[in-house]
Amino acid sequence: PAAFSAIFRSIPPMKIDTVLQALGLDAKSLKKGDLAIHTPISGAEIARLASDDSKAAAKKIARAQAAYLAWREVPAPRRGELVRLLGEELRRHKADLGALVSIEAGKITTEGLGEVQEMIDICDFAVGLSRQLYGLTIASERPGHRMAETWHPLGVVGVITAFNFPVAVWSWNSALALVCGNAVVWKPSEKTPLTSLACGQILKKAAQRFTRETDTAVPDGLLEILIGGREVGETLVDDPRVALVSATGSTRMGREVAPRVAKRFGRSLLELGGNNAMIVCPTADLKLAERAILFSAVGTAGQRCTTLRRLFVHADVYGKLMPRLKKLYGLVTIGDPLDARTLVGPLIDAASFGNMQAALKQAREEGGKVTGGERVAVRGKAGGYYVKPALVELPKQSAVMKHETFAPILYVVKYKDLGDAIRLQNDVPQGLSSCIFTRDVREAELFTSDVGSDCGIANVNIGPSGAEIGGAFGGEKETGGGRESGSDAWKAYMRRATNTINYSNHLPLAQGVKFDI
Ligand code: UN1
Repeated sequence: PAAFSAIFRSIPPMKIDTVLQALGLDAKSLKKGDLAIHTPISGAEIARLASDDSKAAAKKIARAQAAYLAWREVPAPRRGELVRLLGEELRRHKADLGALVSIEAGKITTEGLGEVQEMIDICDFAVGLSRQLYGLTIASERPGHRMAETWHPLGVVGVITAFNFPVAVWSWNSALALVCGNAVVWKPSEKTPLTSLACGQILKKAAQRFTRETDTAVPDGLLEILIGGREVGETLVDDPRVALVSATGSTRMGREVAPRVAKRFGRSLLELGGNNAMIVCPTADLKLAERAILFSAVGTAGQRCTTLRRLFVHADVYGKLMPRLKKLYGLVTIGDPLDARTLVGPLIDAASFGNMQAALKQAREEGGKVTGGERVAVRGKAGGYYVKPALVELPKQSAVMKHETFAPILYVVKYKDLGDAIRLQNDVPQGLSSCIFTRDVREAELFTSDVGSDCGIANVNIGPSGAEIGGAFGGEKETGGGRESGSDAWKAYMRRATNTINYSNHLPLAQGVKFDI
């Protein structure tokens, strides 16, 4: 129909089926089931899947547990070889997987591809890591003794991911978990399960090649995918065989997951809400700041956990920055994420749009001056929720600013004293990402010091989003405290043993204790 001509300009007819097929999925078999998958691009249903019930989920967890017992016997550098091949398959399927991310999550093409690049990067990182799962050696106080730390696989790692990074967050967890000798049970968002099935197929290809080339079997069940909502999520969280639950999503979800996992003395790694801020100082390079604000506040339609949500601008540069920012906001192209000219794609669904409008209403009630925020009609995509990114100027940091609304709303507050700005930036329940724009080394150092930003990520002259995989990723307070991805985040996926080895002919006791008959 004519209404769809616009979408067909960029997604040719059958594009979805072709993409699925290229990723090893049979579109025809994805048409039956209770779980309907919609593309946020037009709101149209694109697939139906059958949800797992808790019995099916428990079976998958059992399979993963058996896979772990076999996989931990494979030497870590060889486990790294599987992840190396996963990286190769991801390179091969980058365009198709990126397109599927765009179709299922609504990301613009370059961000869909960027997400797959993030997967490739973490695979490379994990391959190197597979030869570097180092423990310390420690001086013993006793003669003829040696102390050492050894790191061992943990077991089954449960991975819960959100719609907004439907594949990268899985890969941060899985690339590390696999080289560390674990099996993975993945519960993707019920809004984006197709991309997870595609990842399952890609890993399968890597596993087949691994077996062919190394003569080492990859145990069945090394990756299990749970399709469904709350019920399967709860099964995963409560199962004592799941040694670690790594959950990415809302603080509300984390508040439910953490105590349940703790109740059975499991481990959890939480990457929850962010409420990220930027401080723009008088000496800031405003051109850089504008570019950073635009990408981090407007990019991904404001649906990153690292999205810039609060902007504190020094009074000396406020009058200069704000008109420029408004002009840039006016130039942002909104529409079909598969069109190369688009910068802002759709929100994930109607509920998300509703939350955005509610936040803007509250902001107005709290004295905010709102520019933008309204729904934008995109031809041929009446069921898609496209919005103009909103700028909200507020006289002070008010209640609405303390919540994470997963939409492109940027709250702006003027400041005079850097100490006050840092206090305001820290005065929210979340603590994921933050940044300062300044050319004053004292301000930059203060911001990154013990008394500066209280977030897991504190940047200088870089926006709060779009982190590289090499650093540890995560945040404090209601963000949950977990660290994923680079640095030594791998340690969360292993258990540590302390070994004291006595190579003497005596048995001296520590702390000088005497116990002789
Ligand atoms: C997320 O939104 O859950 O730093 C993750 C970033 C990305 C990851 C975001 N590398 O924005």
